[in-house]
Amino acid sequence: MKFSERIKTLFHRNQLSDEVFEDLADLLIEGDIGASLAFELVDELKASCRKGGVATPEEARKKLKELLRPHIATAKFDLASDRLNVVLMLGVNGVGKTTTCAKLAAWVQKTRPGRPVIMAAGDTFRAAAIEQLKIHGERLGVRVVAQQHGADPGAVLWDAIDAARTVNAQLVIADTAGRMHTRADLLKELEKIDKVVMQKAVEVDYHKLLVLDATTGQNAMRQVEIFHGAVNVDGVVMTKYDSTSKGGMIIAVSRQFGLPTLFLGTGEKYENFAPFDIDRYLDDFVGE
Ligand SMILES: Nc1nc2c(ncn2[C@@H]2O[C@H](COP(=O)(O)OP(=O)(O)OP(=O)(O)O)[C@@H](O)[C@H]2O)c(=O)[nH]1
Ligand SMILES: [Mg+2]
Repeated sequence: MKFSERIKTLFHRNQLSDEVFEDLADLLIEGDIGASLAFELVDELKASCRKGGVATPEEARKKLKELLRPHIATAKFDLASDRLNVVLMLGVNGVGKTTTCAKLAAWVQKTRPGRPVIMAAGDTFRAAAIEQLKIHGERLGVRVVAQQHGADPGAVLWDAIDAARTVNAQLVIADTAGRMHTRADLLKELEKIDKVVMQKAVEVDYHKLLVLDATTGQNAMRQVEIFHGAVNVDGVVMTKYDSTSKGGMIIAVSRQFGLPTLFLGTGEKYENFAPFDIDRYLDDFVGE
């Protein structure tokens, strides 16, 4: 059953009894918003109901939406139009980084046609990663700057930025490795890539996106801690949002790290990708 359906069912079960509130707290925790916020919200909702004004299940759901809203950081993903933009796609292995690079390229081609987009094959660790990005590049008509397997990702990015300048591209999207021999290696490499872009940052608008798999649950919080701690990301892309019945992690990430979710991935196709819309999200989570 969809998460919002479960919330609806819960509110309709009984006349907003204590038991309903307790079950609501459990359900919100199960939905990944985090335990402390779940209890806080349920207390607030209960108080509103006691005060009057919130009597019906519909009113309670509406109130819950209102209570959730301030806990969700939002930001518009904006590309500078007067300079080159660089997007670094970060995240652990398998979350959907490479797919998201291609989806973002397709989205920019569609919403900001004109100056070219370039992709950089910054995952030089996994043998098949470069080929995977090249296939996307061919499908999309996007040039992929790559070096050989095992090359220094910083050097790939350096090349890609130079190539982008030559053709007056609007954007370089850099794929990165999600796995290295050790986590320390991974972080060291990311910090190095970060430095390379920073060196060129005088004329570059730099965006760091952390890709999270919406089905991972609380483990994703740990991923944010590690990546955000290492390179200070700007926001999150939540992938596989199609295959989860809950999406409370968006709220948990926002609350704990102040990070906005910028895009949602909702399938494997290029078009299954859209900027985060808080109203749609709340309708999805709590029900329309
Ligand atoms: N259902 C669904 N599947 C997705 C989504 N995004 C990516 N995938 C799938 O997830 C799998 C992994 O995607 P990749 O893009 O290769 O992930 P990655 O993070 O680059 O993986 P590594 O390079 O191994 O670290 C692929 O089968 C994708 O098709 C999404 O939004 N929804
Ligand atoms: Mg990849």
